Amino acid sequence: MKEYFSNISKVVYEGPKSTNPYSFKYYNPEEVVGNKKMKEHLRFAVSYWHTLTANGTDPFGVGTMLRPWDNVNDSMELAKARMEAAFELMDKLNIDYFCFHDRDIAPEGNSLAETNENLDKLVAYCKELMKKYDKKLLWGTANCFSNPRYVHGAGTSCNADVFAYTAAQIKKAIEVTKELGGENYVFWGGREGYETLLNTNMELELDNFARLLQMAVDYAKEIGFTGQFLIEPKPMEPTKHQYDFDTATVLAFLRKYKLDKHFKINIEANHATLAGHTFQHELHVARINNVLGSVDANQGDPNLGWDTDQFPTNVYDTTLAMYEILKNNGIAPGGLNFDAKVRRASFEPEDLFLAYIAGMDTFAKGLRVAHKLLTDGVLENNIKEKYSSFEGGIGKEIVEGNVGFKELEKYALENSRISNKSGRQEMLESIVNQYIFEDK
Ligand code: XLS
Ligand code: CA
Ligand code: CA
Repeated sequence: MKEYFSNISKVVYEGPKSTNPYSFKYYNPEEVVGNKKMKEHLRFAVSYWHTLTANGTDPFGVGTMLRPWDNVNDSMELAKARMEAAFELMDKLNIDYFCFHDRDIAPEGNSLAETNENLDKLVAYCKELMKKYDKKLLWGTANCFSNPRYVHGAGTSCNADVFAYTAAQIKKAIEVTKELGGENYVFWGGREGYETLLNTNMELELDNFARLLQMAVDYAKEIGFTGQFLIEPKPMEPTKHQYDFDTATVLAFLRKYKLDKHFKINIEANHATLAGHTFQHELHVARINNVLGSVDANQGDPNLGWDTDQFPTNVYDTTLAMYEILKNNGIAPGGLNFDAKVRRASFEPEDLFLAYIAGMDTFAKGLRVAHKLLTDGVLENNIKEKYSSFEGGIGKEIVEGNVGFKELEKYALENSRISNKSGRQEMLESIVNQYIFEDK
C-alpha cells in the first residue's frame, strides 16, 4: 500500500519541553489521570470530511489543499486512496477512532442503487483497514444536505419524495454504521430549518422530522443496531433558523415527540458559541439532563459569526469542557471528534498533523487541569457554600417540598434581615488561571 505522508513518522509524547513540532507535549496516551488513561478519557476521533475530502474551497476561491492522493482521477479509486491515507494518518497520530458521512467515503452514483453499491465497496475496504490498523468507528452519519435534492430540507422537506429518499439514505447509513461496529450514529439536521415563515409550515416540518427519527429508532431496533443515537444541535447555517438550535431546544423537541429516551446530544463547540452560549454551557445543560453523548471538538472565532470549525487551541475552553466531561464520568461510548479543518492557507499535508497535535495537546492539558480542579474541590466547595442556605432551615423545607406560599409568607414576614454574600467571580477566574499556569 502506498505511503501518503512519507516524511512523517509516528507522533509520540515528548513532554512540554520538546521543541519538536511533530511530538505531543501534553498528550501522553498511557498516562493515568484519576481513574483512567488519557486515551480512555479523551477518545479522540478524526473527522473524515474535514481531513480527507475538504479542499479549502471558500465563497471567494477554489481549493488550495495539497493532498498526496489527489492525482487519482477515477472517483472510486480516489475514495480508496483517501481511505488508505485516513488510516495512515490515524496510525501515525495514534488516534483510535474516526467519524464519517456516507458521502465522505464513497461517491454518489447515477441512482440510489448505484450509490449504495459504491458505499458497500468502500465499507468492505474500510472494514479490512480497520482490522489491519486496529481502529474503531466512533460514529457514522448520512449527508442529507449537500445534494441539490435537499434544497428544501431532508426530513423537513415540503416534498414527500425527498422525505422518502432521506429515509432510504439514513436506513443505509445506519446499516453500514452497524456493519463497521459504529458506537454511535449522529443526526445533524443539515438543512432542517427555514429561511422565511412566509413559505413554511413549521408544524408539519417538525412533525415529519419526528416521524423520521421514530422510523430510525424502529429500524435500529429491528436490525439490532445498539449504538447510541445522537442529535447535534446547531442554531444557524446553512439555514437561517435551524430547528435543532441548541441542547435545550432539542430536548424540548424530543420530549414533545416522546423520543427522549432514544437520543443523547452531540455537542459541537462552534455550534454552542453560534447559539450565543459557551461550549461549557451546552455541555453542562446536556450533563444535568443526562444526555451528554459525544463532543465535536473544535472552536469558532470570536470575531467571526460563522462556523469556522477551527482546531481547538484555547486551553481555558478545553479545561472547562473537560471539567464537565469528568463530572459526567466520561462520555463513552461518545468521544472527542475533531470536527475541525485547517485554515485555507495551511494547505500542506503536514499541516493536518500539526493541527491534530495542537488539538490533542490542548484537550490533554485541559483534562489535567480539570482533574486537579475537581480533586482539590476548589470550585465545587465554593458552589456548595454558595447554596448552603438550602441545606438546612427554611431552604431545606423548600427543597423537600414541605412548604408553600403561605408558610413562606409567614417566614418572610418574621425574617426582617436578608443578607447576601459575594459571588467572588473574579477570584474564581483567577484560581482557574492559577491551575492552568501551574500545571506542567
Ligand atoms: C456541520 C456539522 C456536521 C456534523 C455531521 O456544521 O458540524 O459536520 O457534525 O453531519
Ligand atoms: Ca459537527
Ligand atoms: Ca461546525
